This record gives sequence, structure tokens and C-alpha cells, in this order.
Amino acid sequence: MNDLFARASGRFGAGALRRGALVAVTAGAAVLAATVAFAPSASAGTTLGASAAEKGRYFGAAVAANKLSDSTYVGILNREFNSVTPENEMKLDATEPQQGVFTFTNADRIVNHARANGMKVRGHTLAWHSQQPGWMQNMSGTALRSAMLNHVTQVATYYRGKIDSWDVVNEAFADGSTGARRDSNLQRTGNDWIEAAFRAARAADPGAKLCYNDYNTDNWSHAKTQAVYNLVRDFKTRGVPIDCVGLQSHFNSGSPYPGNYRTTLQSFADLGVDVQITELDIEGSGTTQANTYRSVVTDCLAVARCTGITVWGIRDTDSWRSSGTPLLFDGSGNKKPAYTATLEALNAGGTTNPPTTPPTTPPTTPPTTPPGTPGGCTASVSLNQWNGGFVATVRVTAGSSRINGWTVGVALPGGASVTNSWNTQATGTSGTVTFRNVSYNGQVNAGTTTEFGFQGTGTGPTATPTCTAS
Ligand code: 9MR
Repeated sequence: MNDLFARASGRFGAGALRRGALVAVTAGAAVLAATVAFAPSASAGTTLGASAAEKGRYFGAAVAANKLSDSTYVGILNREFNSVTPENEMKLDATEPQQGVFTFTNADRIVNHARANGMKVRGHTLAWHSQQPGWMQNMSGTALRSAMLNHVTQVATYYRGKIDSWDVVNEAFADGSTGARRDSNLQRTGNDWIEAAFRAARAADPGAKLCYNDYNTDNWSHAKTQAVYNLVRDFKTRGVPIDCVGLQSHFNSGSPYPGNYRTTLQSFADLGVDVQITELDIEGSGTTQANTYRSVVTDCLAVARCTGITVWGIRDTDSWRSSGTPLLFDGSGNKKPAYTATLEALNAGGTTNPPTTPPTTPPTTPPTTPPGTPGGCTASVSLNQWNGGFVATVRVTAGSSRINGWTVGVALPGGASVTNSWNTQATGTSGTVTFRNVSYNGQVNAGTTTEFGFQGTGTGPTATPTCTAS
């Protein structure tokens, strides 16, 4: 907090009060007016990262490993940003150029730079139709599904504990008015490829937030936005692990900032996920561009679960759309009007403003079954398997009355063992493994379900699990 704010906000002792009064009297009305005008919700952030942090958020940039030797670039990065996203270095073609051969050299340069400078890392991206290595482009069916899951598992495991948020799946929906999935080799492996990827990512790095990331999902009335919204709602309903939605937010005259952007952010947040603006750039210049940056930042700060903003590059010349000069610094590294507007908006914005639209989903129905005699339960398992490993999702369903706890027994084939589990407490790793509820998912209403999962090596279980209620 700076001194002016300390005085204006009333946090001062008697001596300070006397000095403040003296200044006002001797320097006249102009000083007093300036002090009063500065007081409301003033904030001391002087860089994008520091200002965002004061609001409990991050401000990041997409970073290219080969620019980490450019001192102007690194100077701005280290001064202004507290999160990075590797622009290309974690993509599938970069990290698994030949099947089963993983290379992390360039991604590691960025991750190491970030960690050495106290920055978060957004991982981008584990599964995408684009920038696949040649070997993957030529695959299909179960071989591709297994290769994709193995990629997700290997890369997320390698970076386990170092990634704040992963873009697990990128750009899986088609543009236009259909709201359909994008056709791709991954989509043709089956509609459940997205949830399979999320489950594998959760198993590999349970500490990372898992995001679905896409573009042209900023306008609430667009079919693609609604399609992603329905995916997230479905995942939340069925217990598929998802923590966040990334809105890329590449704005230009053909895809302008929409007036209902805040509604979109709030509506996703109301589903119980964080919202992150992941690839922000706004083509234009001067005041017009600055004002659009201001609007985007103000919208994010008005939504409590809009937790961070990443711009897709540092200087205009670093941008994938450099001719549109869409970033916050010019080619020489000077701050543009867009930078000033962004910083002002960060300093002015609220933290947890109430939603601007009513919740778009009805509240969850309260439990209708009174607590009483525990009923029984059943369990079923679904598997994503590849050569040498599997991810199992177990669905626990309560019988005719509410249960307060459950214990599931899963018989593993010989040679198989559990390496990791989530939303459960596991006992044992091979033979018959026992999974018990954890504090937040023991209570299951009559006829409803909860899910937990585990990952293992070897072959996954084939027998129906047992379920005992308590
Ligand atoms: O900025 C990235 C550019 O350097 C690459 O050539 C391009 C290749 O697909 O990907 C760009 O980043 C994209 C991001 O990974 C996903 N959303 C769209 C971004 C801009 O194309």
C-alpha cells in the first residue's frame, strides 16, 4: 500500500493525521481534491503481474524458448508477468516427435525460467488436432486413442507438480452454427476422447488444474460457446475431472470483443469451474485498442472465478499476428496505450463482484431422501487402456436409500497394480484393492452416483467391483 492510499483509507495514527491536515491546509484545495479522488479502491500495482496478484490473479504471457536470449524480451517478461505459457514448446510435435521418444529440452527452458523467477506455468497443450507429429497424423482408431492417452500420461507425469493449469484438450469444437465437434483423427476415435484425456491427465498430475481451451467461445450467443458450455456442464454432472475453461480471446475485426463477454465468463464460472483468458490479443492501435483491453480486463475482474489473463506474446513483433499489432508492447519494447489501459483496469477492478447475470443453471436439487437406514450400493468400472497401462473410472450408485459411505473392492488381474488414485482412499495396490470414500463424496443420495478413479500398470480389471454401503 502506498502512503497516499494509507492516509486516504484512514489507516494512520494521530501524527499522520495532523501531517495530512497540515498538507491540505497549506497546499490548498487542489491537493485535497487529488487525495480524495485517489482514495476509492486505489491499488499500488505498478506492473501487470503485481497488480493482478493484488487481485488474487495472475497476468501471463506466451513465451518462445528461442527468445529467452533476447534481453529486451526477458527484461519485460521478468518485470511484468507472473505466469508463462510455452507458445509452441509443449505441443505434441515438440514433445513426442517420434512415437515413444519424448523431448522436453525447449519446454524445460521455459519452465525452468518461470520457476527461477516465481512465475506460474500454463501447460499448452496435451491433446489437439493440430501440430501433431507426423506419426500421429497417420494414426487412427484404438492405436491413436492409446497413443494419445500415453502422450497425455507421459507429458503430464514428466511435469507433475510444476504446472499450474494444463490445457488438456485444445480446440475440439467446430466453428459455425452447428455446435458440433470438430472432425479430426482424435474425434474419430470416439466421442469420449476428451473425457478420456482429462481422466488420464488427472491421474498423471492430480495437482494441476485441468482446462478445456478454445477460440471463438467468447460470444455467449454463439453455438460454439454453447457447445463448450454443455460439455463442461456434462463433465461436472458426471464427475469427469475438469477445473477450468480457457477462452483464447483472439480479437480482431472479424472476431470482435463481444458486449456479452462478461456473461460468458460468469456463465462458465457458475458451472463451478475457473475461467482463464488464455491467449488474449486484440488487433488495432491507440485508444480503440486500449479501450478493448480495458473492457476485457474489467470483465475478468468482475467475475470472481476469472483467475488469470495471458496475452499471446509480449511485443507486437513477437505475435503470430504481428501485422495486427495486437499486444501491449511495441516492437521496441515500449509500453503502448493498451498497456496503460490494462494496468489501470487491473488497479481499478473489483475482486469478487457479484454475478452480472443470474445463474444459467438451476440450483442443485436438495436431498430428498432423509438420513436413515443406509441402503445398498453398486459399482461399475469403465476403462481406458493402452499397452501396459490403464485408467479406470468407477461409478458408485446408491440403492433405494441414501448412503453415508462406501467401500468398493476391485479385483485386478495378475501383474496389474494401482499407481495412483483420486477422489478415494485406496488400500493395497494389487490383487483385490479396496477403495473407500473420502470426506466429500461418501454421502450419495438414493439412486444417484459419484465417481472415483485410479491409474495402474498392467491390464485393467474386468470383473464387476463389489460395493458395500455404510
Ligand atoms: O502462436 C503460435 C504460433 O507460433 C504457431 O505457429 C501456431 C501453430 O499452430 O500456433 C500458435 O498458437 C496457437 C495456439 O497454440 C492455439 N490457439 C491459437 C494460437 C494462434 O494460432
